[in-house]
Amino acid sequence: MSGGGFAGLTAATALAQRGWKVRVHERARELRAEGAGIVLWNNSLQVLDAIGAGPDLASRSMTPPAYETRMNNVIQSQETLEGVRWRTMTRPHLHTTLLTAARESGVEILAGSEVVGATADGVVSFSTGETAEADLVIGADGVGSAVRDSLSIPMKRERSGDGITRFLVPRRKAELQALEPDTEWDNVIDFWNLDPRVLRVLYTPANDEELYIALMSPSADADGSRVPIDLELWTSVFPQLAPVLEAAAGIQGRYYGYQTTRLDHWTEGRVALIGDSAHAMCPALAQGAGTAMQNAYTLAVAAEAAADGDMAATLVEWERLERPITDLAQDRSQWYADTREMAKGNQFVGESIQTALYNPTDPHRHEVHAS
Ligand code: FAD
Ligand code: 5PR
Repeated sequence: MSGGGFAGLTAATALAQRGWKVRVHERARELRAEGAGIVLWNNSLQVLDAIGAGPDLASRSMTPPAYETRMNNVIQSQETLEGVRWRTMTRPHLHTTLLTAARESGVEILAGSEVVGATADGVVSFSTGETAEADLVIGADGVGSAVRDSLSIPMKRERSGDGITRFLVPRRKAELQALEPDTEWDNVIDFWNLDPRVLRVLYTPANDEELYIALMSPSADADGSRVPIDLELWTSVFPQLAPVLEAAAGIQGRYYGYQTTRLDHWTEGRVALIGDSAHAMCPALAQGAGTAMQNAYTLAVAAEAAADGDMAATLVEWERLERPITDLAQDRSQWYADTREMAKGNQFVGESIQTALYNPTDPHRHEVHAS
């Protein structure tokens, strides 16, 4: 396994639980999650339950009462998402939860171990010059995947004009309530401003103490995309968020441009790619990590069945079955990024909620039901 992020740790755990001997090579010297907060939906929450990590995750995450969308501070919708499982949390909490599950399942994790490539017949090479051989090699090494690049799989990269800077800050709920008493500050609130200037704050409570805020602006807007943030600019547009914007201004931050990457194929012989190495996507539907964990889990289940058969053919079949729902999440998220249609609210309907509702642990999920 190359990469100890959300995809790699999920696949490693699910494989170890099926009797595989799994070794994860993580380039970073420290095992920890970068970034701020995250939203997970039914598809990945089912996977966390299936690997036994559900209670640990639930201990420090929440389901806000509604997903609210505002345009120029006018409420467009408050979606209560009845019947849809979703939770918000910090990235460090999700990462620690997965790390614990991996270790408890007997996964060996090597930090400070960089993979430089792999071959279709399962030979992995490392930056130290050493090599290792495996029945199954998984490239879970993110959007800059060395495993993917070493296999020369044709890839298309689509960049968007917008991007985002993310922060974890204290909730400061009492101060926010004092500024705007009628607001439900436990909601996710997507504050859009399109006119006269495109600036957006996605406000996401992650637990009782921590708040995830994502500040979006076009990359062409130098002041909007500056880090540390231009506090005067942001508070002038979102005065009711002043206490938490002040906290964000004290953090360096990093601006991420939205991008989508699409591969010709996700597998090559004994090598499978999962997560951002196979399908990085815009964050609109909050499904990058969700689909990463979903594909990690379904890969482990498929590989178990292949243990003494033809691994290459098993992987091809896995991609055939699992790829369409991820393609849909990518296309839909890219469309939202291009059109900014999310600003209109009522976004989690139809195709936009399909990935969230998917259950990768249901053995009958690919059956076609005659009605
Ligand atoms: P990564 O998290 O990138 O992990 C890859 C790992 O591999 C890293 O630990 C890295 O150090 C390691 N690595 C890299 N190269 C090597 C190498 N050569 N050798 C060994 N190890 C290596 N998704 C959601 O589901 N919900 C959200 O709310 C959400 N919000 C987002 C907001 C923003 C602004 C962005 C940019 C993304 C968001 N995502 C979200 C997407 C999500 O962050 C990613 O899809 C997810 O982190 C992908 O996981 P991964 O394990 O594939 O890759
Ligand atoms: N949803 C989430 C998110 O983190 C972002 C977006 C949507 C949970 C950005 O970070 O559209 O940019 C988005």
